[in-house]
Amino acid sequence: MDFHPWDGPGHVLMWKGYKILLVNPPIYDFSAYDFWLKPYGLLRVAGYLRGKGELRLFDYLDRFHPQVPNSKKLRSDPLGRGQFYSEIIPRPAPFSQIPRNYRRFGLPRKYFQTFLMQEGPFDFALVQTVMTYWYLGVREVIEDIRTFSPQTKIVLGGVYATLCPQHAQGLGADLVIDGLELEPLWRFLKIAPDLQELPFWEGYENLKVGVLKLADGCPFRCTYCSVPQVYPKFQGRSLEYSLAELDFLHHRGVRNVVFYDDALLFRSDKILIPFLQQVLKKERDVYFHTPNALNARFITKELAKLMVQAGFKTFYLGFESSAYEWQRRTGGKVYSEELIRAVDNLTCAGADLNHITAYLIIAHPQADQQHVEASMYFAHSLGIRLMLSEFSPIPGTPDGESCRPWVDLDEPLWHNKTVFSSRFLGEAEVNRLKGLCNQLNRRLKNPLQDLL
Ligand code: B12
Ligand code: SF4
Repeated sequence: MDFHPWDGPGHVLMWKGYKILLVNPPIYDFSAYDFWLKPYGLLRVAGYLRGKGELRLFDYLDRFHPQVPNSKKLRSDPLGRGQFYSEIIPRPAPFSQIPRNYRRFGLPRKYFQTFLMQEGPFDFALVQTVMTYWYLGVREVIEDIRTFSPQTKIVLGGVYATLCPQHAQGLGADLVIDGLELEPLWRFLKIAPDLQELPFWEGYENLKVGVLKLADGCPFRCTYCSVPQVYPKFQGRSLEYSLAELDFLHHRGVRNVVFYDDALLFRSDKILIPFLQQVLKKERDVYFHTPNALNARFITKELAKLMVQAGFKTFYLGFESSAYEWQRRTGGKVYSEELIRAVDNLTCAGADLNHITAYLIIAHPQADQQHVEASMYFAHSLGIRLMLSEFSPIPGTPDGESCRPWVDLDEPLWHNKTVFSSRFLGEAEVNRLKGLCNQLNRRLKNPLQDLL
């Protein structure tokens, strides 16, 4: 008889010892770079299953996997970022006009097929999905599991599964977890999770980078972002749990820890500050990074000092535009004077200007109001680095929906940032803006070697 967590109290657990495969698929895209990418959602879910079955991780994007081809030729930087192994592949039909190479990033397909033949069969496969326009990698994984381990039940979860659930259903998985609610997963697996367990980081043989998330959601409502629709409210996670996660990562040898929070600095008196105060009580040679953009508004003198003391090394600030009207209309998350103040507070606290970067959105549908070039010069005048983020139209967001005249939002390949910017601005203009960005970055004092 199977154990069923909903059979009521007093039920005797009959452990079946399921074999559960965890997969982080390859990426199909024009460009991809290991900017501290980890399948954190999958690892958390897998952690809850620790000790309840046999867990095996296959991460196509693990740059430290012993089988990565030509690994010595792939550049890495000292902070844990670097190039993925990749192969040029034919462009999908909708991209035939884009004059760029399309690639498959990650371990070669045959390695997974061999892995399945040698290590399978598995009872379940949990598959991470991230960008909506990366679903071709998810489809490849499903095809291979169906061929080499046909009895495996496949579950998809994560960003693509949540933002495009109907499309994801069409890939042929047995279950699509759409959103944050994991009850359907536990019912499907017939396993009672242990929600106190830490993410399954031991799935990696050689781990260099770890992820933390102190809270879910964001209090802002930016018109180009899906976070408000996916996480209806902002909610902190447990401080004890986050500290235990950090210790676990540190014991596994991780020295670079990144935050995947959408609003790391919001209600910092309740969440980030108590966390950092605890961090400071214990010696841990760890650098913290914020690739998912900080809100400059909340970087006070005191917070900047605490962050630098606690080991924050790189600071990515979500600025997007210096045009007041554009800032206001898209949600008013940050204004130009707040960026000036944040940069000042960070540098006074001892942060290195070369490690402060402003993200600026390009190819946004209201680009005419955004004054991209002026925004670039403005951020550059503060002595910080610039990074352009090409707009990705996301269905269900106001700005994404406004793009229906240009792209077919029901086909997630069209959400690709390279494709949208090329279509909306034209290749020449995108290249001109990228050229200007590189030129401005090179003018900084001691510019960093840019791997991107
Ligand atoms: C971290 C992050 C990044 C990281 C990389 C992350 C990665 N591993 O690839 C960085 C900073 C590099 C990044 C870059 C970009 N990002 Co980003 N990013 C995120 C962020 C914050 C988290 C993604 C994530 O890992 N989620 C998983 C975990 C952390 O979520 P969780 O809540 O703990 O998970 C719960 C459930 O979702 C579920 N779950 C999650 N995973 C799984 C897996 C399984 C199997 C199951 C069962 C359940 C499950 O379980 C949990 C239950 O509590 C999201 C926003 C968000 N909050 O989701 C945007 C987001 C994914 N990014 C987005 C965008 C636009 C971008 C950029 C295009 C921005 C730009 N223009 O440059 C780039 C793209 C880079 C590229 N190469 O193309 C968009 C998505 C766009 C799209 N079309 O898909 C998002 C949704 C933000 C937004 N604007 O709405 N990003
Ligand atoms: S502040 Fe960031 S996470 Fe929050 S809604 Fe705006 S873009 Fe999304």
